Amino acid sequence: MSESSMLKRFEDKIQREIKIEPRDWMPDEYRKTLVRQISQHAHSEIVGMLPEGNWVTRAPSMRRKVALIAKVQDEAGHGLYLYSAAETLGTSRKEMIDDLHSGKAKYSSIFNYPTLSWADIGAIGWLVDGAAIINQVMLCRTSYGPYARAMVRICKEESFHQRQGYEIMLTLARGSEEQKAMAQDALNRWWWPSLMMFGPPDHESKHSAQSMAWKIKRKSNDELRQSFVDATVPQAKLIDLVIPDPDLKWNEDRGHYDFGEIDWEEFWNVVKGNGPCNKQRLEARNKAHDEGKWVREAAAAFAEKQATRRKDVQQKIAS
Ligand code: FAQ
Repeated sequence: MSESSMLKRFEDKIQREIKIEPRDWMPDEYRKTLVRQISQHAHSEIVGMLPEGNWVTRAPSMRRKVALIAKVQDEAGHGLYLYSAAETLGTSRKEMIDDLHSGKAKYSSIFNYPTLSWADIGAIGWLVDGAAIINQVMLCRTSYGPYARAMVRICKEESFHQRQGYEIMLTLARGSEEQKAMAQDALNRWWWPSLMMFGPPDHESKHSAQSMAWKIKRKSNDELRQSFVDATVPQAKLIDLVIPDPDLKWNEDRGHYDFGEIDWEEFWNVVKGNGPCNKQRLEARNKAHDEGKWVREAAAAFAEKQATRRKDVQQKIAS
């Protein structure tokens, strides 16, 4: 079959909402875009364990500690599903991880901010997981089968994460004056970086048009950001916390909240590696990888031993 007929068949599948599967023909650029996005997403889940992991030993009660450990462990699982989905496109996990560790690959800007108080754990669950869900519900319908299927389970777990975060904020907001102030301070620091998670504004988003044509993305960065603001403002009101944006107001004509200008200079600065914790995050990931070398070697040796045994048994059966 000629390349143009294969392209036609691929485009037809996209139009008819038939998922593209690993063995299907796909344009090189489609494959490249998916490897880029899925691996960045996987790296974000893995690096995203670090700011919260920082509070596991300092959680204020056993219940909070158990929930936080479970959440951080879920993020590791999400990373693994996503690396597996990306591997189906022909890129090895080693290559992807090497790119993360060398600083070549991107991961979400949000994880380069520090977790200074316990309320930050509430703010991450409420805002960061809340933003992740809005972006990821759309990805459950993405055109590449393995990515779409991984996202279904991830979204279920993220909604538990969002609720545990909101419940921490609710408890603090109803607590002592100091606790409420701590919750407000966390909201002040995490609000704007959470809006940045959705990526640059549509007119600066270089991948959006093509990704939407291929139905990898179903909604634009700005559309998703607006949905997040609309969903989150009433939640803040309910627990009597103030969103740190003097320009935030309901727009009756649009049926949405208007909000203030995002500091895009800060965003690009963080994306380029100059955020408050970029260096620390990469050092932590590299250290964990180096210290885990003996585990990978032991697992590989064990797998090899098992394979040799299986082969011996098969040979005995055959003879
Ligand atoms: N940070 O043309 P666009 C989570 C880059 S998971 C850093 O608009 P695209 C769970 C972008 O890669 C959070 N870089 O790009 C959790 C591109 O650079 P490149 C992660 C960013 O792909 C919670 C350039 O800017 N979620 O939170 C960011 O069409 C709690 C131009 O941008 C996902 O990855 C950013 N925020 O749209 C875990 C979801 N935004 O590659 C632990 C899947 C943009 O050309 C604790 N990804 N860039 O060098 C997506 O939906 C998309 O990739 C977007 C960006 C929407 C992030």
